[in-house]
Amino acid sequence: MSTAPTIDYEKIKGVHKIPLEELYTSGHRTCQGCESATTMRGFIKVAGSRTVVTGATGCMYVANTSYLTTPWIVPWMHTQLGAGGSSAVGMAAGLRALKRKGKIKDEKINVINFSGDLGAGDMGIGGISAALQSDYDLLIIMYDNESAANTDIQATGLTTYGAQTTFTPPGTKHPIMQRRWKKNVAGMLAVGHPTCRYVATACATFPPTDYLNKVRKALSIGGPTFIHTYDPCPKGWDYHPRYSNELGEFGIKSGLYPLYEIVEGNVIYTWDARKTGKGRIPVKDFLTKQGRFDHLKEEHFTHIQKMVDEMWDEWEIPGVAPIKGILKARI
Ligand SMILES: Cc1ncc(C[n+]2csc(CCOP(=O)(O)OP(=O)(O)O)c2C)c(N)n1
Ligand code: SF4
Repeated sequence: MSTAPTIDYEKIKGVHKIPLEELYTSGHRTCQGCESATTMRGFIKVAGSRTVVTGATGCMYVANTSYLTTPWIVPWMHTQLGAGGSSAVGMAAGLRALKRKGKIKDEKINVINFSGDLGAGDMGIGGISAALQSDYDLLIIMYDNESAANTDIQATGLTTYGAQTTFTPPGTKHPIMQRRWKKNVAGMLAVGHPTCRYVATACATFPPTDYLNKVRKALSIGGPTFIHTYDPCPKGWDYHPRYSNELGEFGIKSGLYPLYEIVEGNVIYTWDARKTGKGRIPVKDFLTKQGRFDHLKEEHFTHIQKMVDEMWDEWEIPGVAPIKGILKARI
């Protein structure tokens, strides 16, 4: 099990308590309104400066490392597309060895990898599985903009059903080319790695501070941990950049993107429409705000709504695993 001392991070209670210090700052070239950039900025703000970061190839690498510029104030390493898990293990192992040999002070240093939905959820899932089976203190954040955004919006295993991408253009014979249901990476990893003590889903800005506190919780629980974030992408989803935060909120409120954390085997919903008076908003209200769904017809909205209703009514973790009851995994 983990040998590093645990840091008891203080919970952030309210937006005015968010740390002011910026460790992901100017010098990047992400699109205006890029929610993935907000995800980066948020995790490093709350993790603090005693953190090393590894990032897999994707928008968050390419747009963040134009020649001789970088927004990262902390040590940061680029790793291959799909190598997020193994790079995090390598960093954590290196730090452990340096501490054991007395070459650096024995203090907690956070190791965080970020990889996109293609890099983490498709190509790199094997390495992330291996990392979650390790005994190192590391956190993997899969930032999910629902496409291979960096290479011009190709569909991935996490693209929402029905979306237009450069791999899934609608045509007259097949109005819907993206016919796979979104891959349930967080649930798959939680169910498959019972000794992993913390797995969560999050959205950078909704509900306020929820994502930031999940990062803090993962780091203070320690061991290998995993967070999946839903990141609206103005370029790939085709909407005005000013609506990124609102779209994230609509995605959660429609029930398409369930928010939960699994702490030592217990599922906790962190935004549950079943507990609000209004319930879930119609999925159509979320989809019609994005150009990538412009080709959908009423029957398609009806189908997607039916799938989402089923996922909340029939499955224990929405859209994750058809299991009723609480997961009982324990370390
Ligand atoms: C092995 C390999 N195949 C293909 C590429 C080309 N490539 C660079 S970034 C990228 C897309 C990455 O998508 P994702 O992980 O979802 O991150 P995003 O670009 O959306 O931020 C691709 C296909 C590569 N760098 N390496
Ligand atoms: S394409 Fe999307 S993910 Fe990439 S920098 Fe632009 S908004 Fe961000």
